Amino acid sequence: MKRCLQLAANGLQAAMPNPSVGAVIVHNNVIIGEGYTSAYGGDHAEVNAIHSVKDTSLLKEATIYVSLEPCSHFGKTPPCSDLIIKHQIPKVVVGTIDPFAKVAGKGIEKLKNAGCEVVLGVLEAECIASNKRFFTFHQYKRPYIILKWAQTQDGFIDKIRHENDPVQPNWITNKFSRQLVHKWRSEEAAILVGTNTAITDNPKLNTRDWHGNNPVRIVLDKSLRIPETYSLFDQTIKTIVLTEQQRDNKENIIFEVIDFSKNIAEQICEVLYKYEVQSVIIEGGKQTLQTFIDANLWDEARVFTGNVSFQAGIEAPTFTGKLQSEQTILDNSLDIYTND
Ligand code: AOF
Ligand code: ZN
Repeated sequence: MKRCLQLAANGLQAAMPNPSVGAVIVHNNVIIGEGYTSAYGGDHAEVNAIHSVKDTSLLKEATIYVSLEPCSHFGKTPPCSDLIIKHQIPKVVVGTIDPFAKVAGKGIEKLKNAGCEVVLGVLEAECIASNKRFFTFHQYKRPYIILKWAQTQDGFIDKIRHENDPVQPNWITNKFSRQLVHKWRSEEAAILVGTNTAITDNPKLNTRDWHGNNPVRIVLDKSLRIPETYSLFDQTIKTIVLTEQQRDNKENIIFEVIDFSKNIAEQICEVLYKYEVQSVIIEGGKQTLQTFIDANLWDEARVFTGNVSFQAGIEAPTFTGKLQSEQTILDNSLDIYTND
């Protein structure tokens, strides 16, 4: 199963928003086939593993290990459980059940009904973690939420700025951390910022320093104060504006009305769920990050600490409430990320 997880990691980026799965076929303690999920819409791990076996007559005496329950439904590809049954593989070891409603145990049921021996729950936590976005989305009906910010040595995320100050971010980290952030952006389905960040930084929120997908841009703009000339509205990337104002959509700009007098973190999750956004990286500012922390709607926080001090400014968000066991804080206070 550990080998399945290694294999699955290879397919993660390309398979999105499908989960990436690893499959290993063993005969008499020898691995005779391996595979992982192809790019979105392509073959599943089991198909690739079975096709990699040279002598398919061995399959009748083999065991297949898979990090996720073999599927039972006709999606873009036919059911993997049918293929396993067709090749008469007698034993299937499964990492975890597929939370996707169309599968959700039916794959295992199909295999058992066909006489396969099924072992379930091997390295289950690791298998769930290997597709954390997919699992969070299907189990909690919300995206996987990553908070990201950079703070100074003395705990500030920005200097105090006014809307008519020149639009120029005050950098806390350096070009290497910036590139890492662009890599991170490319790994998520969406990126979100609040109104103040949009107005004071005029950010592009793309992945120009990394080869990878641009996430959908999500911006909060209650009263539509962000100038239409700003980069977020350049229509080059799908952008969803969460606002109180009704507006007609434009090409690549979608307006979604939410009620800013109520819990906005929950409503944002609902909108993102509706658009099937499986993950979001929230890059500020303070108010937006704190809203998600206070609502306890976050899974990971990735915090840079630069080597500069601002003496005064906007204080970094603070973690309120008790940390849940599955929530992680990644402290990127390594020298390489500092501002020199
Ligand atoms: C598997 N093995 O490697 C993966 C599975 O539209 P499709 O046919 O690609 O099906 C997508 C669904 O299949 C996805 O939502 C998830 O439930 C399951 N993914 N299943 O047996 C795999 N990637
Ligand atoms: Zn499948």
